[in-house]
Amino acid sequence: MESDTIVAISTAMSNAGIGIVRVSGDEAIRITNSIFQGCDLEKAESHTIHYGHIVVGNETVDEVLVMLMRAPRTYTREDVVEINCHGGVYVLQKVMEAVLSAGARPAEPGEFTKRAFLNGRIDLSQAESVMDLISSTNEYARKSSISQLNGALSKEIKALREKVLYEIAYIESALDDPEHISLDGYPEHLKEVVEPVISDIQKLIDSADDGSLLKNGINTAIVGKPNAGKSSLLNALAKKERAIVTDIPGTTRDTLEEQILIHGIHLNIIDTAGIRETEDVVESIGVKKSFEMMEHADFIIYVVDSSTPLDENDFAIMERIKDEKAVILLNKTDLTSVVTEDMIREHSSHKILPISAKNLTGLDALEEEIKHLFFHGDLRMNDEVYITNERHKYALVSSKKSLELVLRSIEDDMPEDFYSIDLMDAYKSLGDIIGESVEDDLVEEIFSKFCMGK
Ligand SMILES: Nc1nc2c(ncn2[C@@H]2O[C@H](COP(=O)(O)OP(=O)(O)OP(=O)(O)O)[C@@H](O)[C@H]2O)c(=O)[nH]1
Ligand SMILES: [Mg+2]
Repeated sequence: MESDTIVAISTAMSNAGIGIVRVSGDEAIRITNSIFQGCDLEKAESHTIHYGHIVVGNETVDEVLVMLMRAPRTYTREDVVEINCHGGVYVLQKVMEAVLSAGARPAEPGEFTKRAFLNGRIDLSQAESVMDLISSTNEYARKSSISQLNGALSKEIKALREKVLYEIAYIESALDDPEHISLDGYPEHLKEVVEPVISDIQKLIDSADDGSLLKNGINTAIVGKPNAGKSSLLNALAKKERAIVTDIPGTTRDTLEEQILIHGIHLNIIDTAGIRETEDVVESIGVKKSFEMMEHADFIIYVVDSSTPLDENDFAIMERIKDEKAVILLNKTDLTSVVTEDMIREHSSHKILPISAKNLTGLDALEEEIKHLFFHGDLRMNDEVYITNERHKYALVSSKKSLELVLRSIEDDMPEDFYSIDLMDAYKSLGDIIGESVEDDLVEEIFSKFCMGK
């Protein structure tokens, strides 16, 4: 396939030791050669590195190393030249301008990866994982995206599609040639094929919740009565004095956010105003906000001051969180306690952990509980495929719906050609994930989300 030659600065737009200007396309080598002094790049072998200078007219723009890679063993499967420059933003822009004036055009965001997809080196789900990998901020997000890049998800989707396609082909052939291929007893067989496919798809859909938490972090709200030690807990987890802590109840008026990392999992922690009936206008707005934060949280940490008797406010909070993912921390266990675990257990079935935010005890158990609640105690990530992309989840949900229609048609004794329509829909939806049946505009949409130079 013929393609015009594109260029972009592929490294960060800030001053650094080195920076890379990447060129890809049929003319990549000729164009670079026309502004390069050092050797004749057009005669050079593939996958070699050359020292020289970028020169425009009489002026030397930069001293560079040029990496030359001929198609097809390249990122885009086209000829690719990477010019390793000194990493100043201005220098990089000058080198890029030189390449542009020699005949390339600026790349669109994501265009290099788009070419890798269009040229068949990677499929769509792999292409998407490139951006996820770049933007991953923790170990699990990184592992999940590199495994998707390596084709783990594609492999699973392809296997499911193959099963569906086989049945479509079988039905079509049988309808074409009823004398030789019989459909007697076929509906029962089809049911046995479709049911496990649906359950595999459901597993992938379920993994999307974990996937989204891996990618975006767990939105965690710390709630409790005034003075319970919520801000002290935030500080203990963040390992810094993030929030103001005083012995005056009602210290925290507004919500405060902090990102922390626990065993490679991001928590977006929100400290809230202590919850109580109050006449104070500012404080009551804070209390209202605390309840709003609970609405949006994936996880609620309810802090109880064990040195102060439980009251109506505690019961209200426990009622509010009873169906949420939550944990109860019995704080200030370093003091004489008036609240016991049993007293709380009468009102709540959530896990209760004794801690001291002041002495930093009990926090390990909290971390364990988070892992347990969100990742079933276990984040293996080695062979598991996580769905981290809304588009993939949507496609899985539609394919599942189509397959459920197949089961319904079987129940209702519908004619066989009914099955193939829904099987085909399921096949197409699964294909959307790996880009086998996507419309061009969908491709445009996906790649426009990419950053420059990738
Ligand atoms: N002894 C002891 N004191 C604690 C502990 N945790 C917090 N405190 C104290 O309790 C008081 C209140 O702590 P904060 O962290 O400000 O409580 P809060 O829940 O954020 O309070 P509001 O913002 O008013 O809702 C402070 O004097 C803390 O030093 C603990 O584990 N043990
Ligand atoms: Mg506070």
